[in-house]
Parts: sequence; C-alpha cells; structure tokens
Amino acid sequence: MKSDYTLYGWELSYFSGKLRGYLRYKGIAYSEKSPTARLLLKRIPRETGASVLPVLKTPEGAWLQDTTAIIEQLERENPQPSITPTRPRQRIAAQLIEAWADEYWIPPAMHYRWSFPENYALFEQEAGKNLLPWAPKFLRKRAAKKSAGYLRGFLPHIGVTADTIKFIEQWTTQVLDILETHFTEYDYLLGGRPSVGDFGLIGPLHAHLNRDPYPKRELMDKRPNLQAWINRVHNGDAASGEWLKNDQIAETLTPLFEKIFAEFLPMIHGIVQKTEQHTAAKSLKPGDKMPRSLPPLDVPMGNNNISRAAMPYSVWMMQRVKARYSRLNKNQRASVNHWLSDYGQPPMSEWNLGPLLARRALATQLARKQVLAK
Ligand SMILES: N[C@@H](CCC(=O)N[C@@H](CS)C(=O)NCC(=O)O)C(=O)O
Repeated sequence: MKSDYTLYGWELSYFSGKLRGYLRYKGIAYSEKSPTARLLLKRIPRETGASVLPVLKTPEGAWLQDTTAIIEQLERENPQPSITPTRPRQRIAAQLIEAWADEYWIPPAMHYRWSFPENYALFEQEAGKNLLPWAPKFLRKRAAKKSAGYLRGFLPHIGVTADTIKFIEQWTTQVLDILETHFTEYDYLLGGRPSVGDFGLIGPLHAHLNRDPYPKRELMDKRPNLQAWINRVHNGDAASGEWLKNDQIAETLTPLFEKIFAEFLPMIHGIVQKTEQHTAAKSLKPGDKMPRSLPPLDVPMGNNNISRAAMPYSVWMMQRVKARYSRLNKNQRASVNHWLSDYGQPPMSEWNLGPLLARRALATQLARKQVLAK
C-alpha cells in the first residue's frame, strides 16, 4: 500500500500554514512531522537544495519544496475541488494575491513576531521542541535562541528598522481593516469558495499574526470576521458556495488591489531592473545562477518607502502570473486588461518582467529557454 504524503512543517512557519490549509481543503491524505535540526540542516538541504520549511514528501519518495510549485503540481494530480477560478479576472486576481501574500507581506509578518519580546516564549518553546525533541530543556532553549537570533538578524535587510516600524504598523492595520470589511460580507476572497489567493494570504496571517500573542491580541482578536476566515482556510473547511458570478471581484477588494498595484507592482518592477542590471553586469547566460538577493531597493508602503533586499524570486512569482495570463484566450486577456485598466495599469502583455527566471530552491537562475514559462 502506498503511504500518504508527509508534510514537514512547523506550526510557527509562514509557508507551512499555506500548504497545510491547502492539503486539508483538498482532502489529500497526509501526516505532518515537525522537522528536527538534523533534518533541516542535513536531509532537507540534500533533497531540496535549501534548509527550508515546508517540504512535502510524496508517497513515491520525492521531496518537493516551494509551496507555489507544490500546489501547482498537486492541483494537476488532484483537480477537484479546484482552487483555480475558471473565469479570467478571478483567476489572475487569485494568483496576484498569492504572489503579494508570499512576497510583500514578509516585513509586516516578521515585524509582528520579532519586535515584541512577548512573543518569544512561544517561539522558544515550540522551536526548541521541534529542533531537538530528545534534548533536555536547556539545550532546546539554546537551539531555539540561536535560530531566533538568526531570524531576527534579517529584519534590517527586509526593511524593518526603528524608522520604518511606524509605517509598517499603519500599513498593516489599514490592510487588515480592508480584509475585515470584506470578510464581514464574504466567506472567501472571491466569494463562497477558496482560491489559491486564500491559501497564500493565510501564510502571513495564520502563524505570525494570529498565533503570536501580541499581534493576535492587538490585531486579530479585534477583527473577528477576518480571524474566522483565517481559521476557516487553515482548517480546510469545505466551500460554502461558489466564486462570485460573472467573473466579479467584490468591491470590498478594490482598496486591496489599489495597494497591490501601487506598492507591490513597483517593487516587482524595481527588482526586474536590478535583475536586468545584474544580468548585464555579469554577462549572465541562460542557466546561470542569480543571487538570492540583490542590493536593496525602496519599496512603497502606504505614503512611505521601506528599503528591502531585492529578491529575484519575487519576479519569478510574477512571471508565473504572466505565463498564466498568456495562456488565456484573446477575449479572456482583453477582459483581464480591462480590469487592469481600472487601476491605471497597462495590459499585462506589456509588463516588462525581465529575463525569464527558473526557480532554484529558494533562489532563481536564468531560464535555459527564454520563452514564456509554462
Ligand atoms: N517560497 C517558498 C518560501 C519558503 C520559506 O521561505 N520558508 C521559510 C520558513 S516559513 C524558511 O524556511 N526560510 C529559510 C530561509 O529563508 O532561508 C515557499 O513557498 O515554500
């Protein structure tokens, strides 16, 4: 008999929540294991190329990494219930939200975990137990502190500094208010049924904002409809209805897309520029590796900017959105473009996303063939 999938994830982890909610919703049989230090530092890098969570081991023994790629593969193998809307605007909107949630949300999530010492006990306890399950308490604590120190060390590189915290907090409360209003009326982002956007967006919202004590109390407990949605998506509850009729996107999401187009898209275009500069400066050829991060860029956040490392991986996420757009038929593309024009955006075919990238664990390389990725 084939064994089930094994999800190697932590409850504390951003991307583990995305995949866990998805597996539950799809009814895919899996068991979850919390990777130990040994697994994280030895086996997982050997199998996937990075020390990373989550990882999914298939019944055939393959080790899959990257939630976006995993979900895409599992959707092909288990098409029902599909999380890809059939209509074009909703389809592209869902994937845009996934990319935004995965990439743009990292600074707020990290800030709300690591700027508040009140959260540390939970991390130390869970991470310590996960890393060294057989070790005495003091060793667990030491290991967890080391890993916390390593993660906290990223804050300035992703734009979380004493000067930007105020902007990040303003931005977060504004976005959470938009979502609270939306989920007062709808069960999911696109109506009565979850799409890939819902699973993406619980990444930052489940583990960091709805479990760590400070943000849970100060942000989430005060927004019960948003909190109920997080729990619904993370539990993998069955859909309560359908995606909105006639390819509609609820008006309550208009302010969210305004932000995505005014903040996230400029971040992507800025990284594209850096990717092109790096490619030219190093005379990179197809197949050559891109650094995981390039020098920082200013990223709009509300009326301010934060300076973040430029990660070409974020561009890879967006190239996938464009690839999906390219596979739509002419009328469908026109409909998406019409929706984009409401936000002052040019047709997606005109978006310059730089040289095509292929994913390489947590980083990227120049794709071997510079034709639009499938
Ligand atoms: N894009 C990847 C991101 C995975 C990721 O960043 N995982 C975090 C934990 S939630 C991690 O292990 N990071 C290690 C690192 O960034 O070096 C995915 O979707 O799976």
